[in-house]
Amino acid sequence: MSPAMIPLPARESLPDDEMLRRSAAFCQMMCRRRSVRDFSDRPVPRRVIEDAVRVAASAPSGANCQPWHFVVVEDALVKARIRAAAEEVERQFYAGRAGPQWLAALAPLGTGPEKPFLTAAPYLIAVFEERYGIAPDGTRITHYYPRESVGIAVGMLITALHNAGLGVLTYTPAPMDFLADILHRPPNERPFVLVVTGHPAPQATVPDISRKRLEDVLTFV
Ligand code: IYR
Repeated sequence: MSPAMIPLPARESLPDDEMLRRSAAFCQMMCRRRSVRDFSDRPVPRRVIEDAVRVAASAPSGANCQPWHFVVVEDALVKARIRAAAEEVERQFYAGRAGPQWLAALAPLGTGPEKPFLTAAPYLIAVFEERYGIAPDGTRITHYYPRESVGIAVGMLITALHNAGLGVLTYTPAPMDFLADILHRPPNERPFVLVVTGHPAPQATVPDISRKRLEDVLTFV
């Protein structure tokens, strides 16, 4: 039997000139995105975060498994615990775990073991990858391409947050299993990234680094 099919949801079919205008405007908006590490304590409506997670959770996923879970941390005490655990990991990272080559690659970013953004930002969105699912009867459900699927969802999350005017940092302390412990996540979930978001501080600065040219990253055949 063939599966149930429905019409493609309604969408705009744009003439080329309008499509070009829209794609250029979106490109301009997105290309101004920078990783933000200085956040303001200005509150952000929870609804903005919920909508951004809705966008992320609409991402395509292998066999539509939707192998993700998002934990939005607003609680100051939980943020403080995450910061303490992260800074412990980072002290070891910068004191040697990273190795000289990795540290040299990070030098242009000016990062270090202190992570004040983890308590300053109004939201920490911990993204978890479900490595497998759990059926109601407790048996394991195989997930296909969970890592790729969650990566796509995180890209869409960043896009939605940036589009709302927020600053975003994708933060990945190594290792970050402490996130699963602090947030009480089940064993089928692996921490994937911590997405830090809120309004950028008015005096926020970013490293003076550049993007590759389009010709260096794009080939048409
Ligand atoms: N997690 C560390 C180091 C770090 C690693 C990568 I890869 C970066 O792109 C940036 C930083 C830190 O956040 O300081």
